[in-house]
Amino acid sequence: DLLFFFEDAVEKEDESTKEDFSEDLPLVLIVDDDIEFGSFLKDKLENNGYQALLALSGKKGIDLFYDMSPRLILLDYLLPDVDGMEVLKQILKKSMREFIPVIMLSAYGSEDRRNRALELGAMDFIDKPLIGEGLLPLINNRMRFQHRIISSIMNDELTGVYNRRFLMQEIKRSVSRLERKSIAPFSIVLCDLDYFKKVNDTYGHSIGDKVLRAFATSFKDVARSEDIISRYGGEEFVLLLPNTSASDALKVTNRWRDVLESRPVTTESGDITIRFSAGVREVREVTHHEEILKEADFALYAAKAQGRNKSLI
Ligand code: GH3
Ligand code: MG
Ligand code: MG
Ligand code: MG
Repeated sequence: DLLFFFEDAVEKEDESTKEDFSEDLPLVLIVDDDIEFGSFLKDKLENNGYQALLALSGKKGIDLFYDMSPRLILLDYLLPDVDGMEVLKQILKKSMREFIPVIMLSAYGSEDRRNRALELGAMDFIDKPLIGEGLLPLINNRMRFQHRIISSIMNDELTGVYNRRFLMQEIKRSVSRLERKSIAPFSIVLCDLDYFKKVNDTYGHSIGDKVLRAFATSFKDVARSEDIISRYGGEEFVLLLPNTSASDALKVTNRWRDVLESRPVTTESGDITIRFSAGVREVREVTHHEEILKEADFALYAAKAQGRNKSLI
């Protein structure tokens, strides 16, 4: 029993270092074996609107990079185990795909090292003695740049909500969280507007677009901050609701229906009440993302068949 208790406590501590980050503050990963310098950077970042994690070895740095998905990496050139160049090589594939800037730091920056790091794909190479006050503006700049790229790639142009690419990434991430920890299930909800073709045919395509925008943005009135809405395609949207059972997901869609009923879209040719059908799939164990969406689609199909304007599990 005692052993069990301790294992539990260790697990809890592990959980807190891995999950207790508020989503609003961007996370910076510092990989540096110099604990004094690393802590100095960590404090500086935390005093300036960031969250920071310090890895004291290359191996730990690589682990944290994969586990924590930082938004920017400060990477020391000389590390005791795997050297900075090797760490850079290992993380570059993913960091370049996800547009995560890597800033290399070196105490002995030679021209040759700088060139090799930049050639490989580091975004910047800075000499440690020169860091002083200049580092923070550089980090802010790289973060803004990264944010602009990510939002242009991850958002749907018409409605401004997340797109399918972002959704897929988040579903995979949510599933892998289930794999790592025993946490509450999440729900995926596939929504499809009812008789939307009629809206286009009756009012025209640009009013149709306006209805899509109104539908997408109205979700925020029933969503919690961690809920995600994405445009899956045409007039289909997918919700990802963390820590949500299927029956709670049904309640969310029904509250959303009430909001939409009370607030029709006004046009010169009359008011349009938006109605939709939805299929809910609760995910409590590791499941392939295509399987999840396929099952939500079955439920959606049933909701359409039963007369529309409803949600089914
Ligand atoms: P159901 O209730 O069975 O879903 O009927 P529906 O008319 O909504 O279904 P259907 O899938 O047949 O029609 C979807 C329509 O959505 C057809 C397409 O023209 C329209 N659509 C898809 N993307 C857009 C878009 O970006 N803008 C506009 N205005 N219409 C779109
Ligand atoms: Mg070092
Ligand atoms: Mg459709
Ligand atoms: Mg439809």
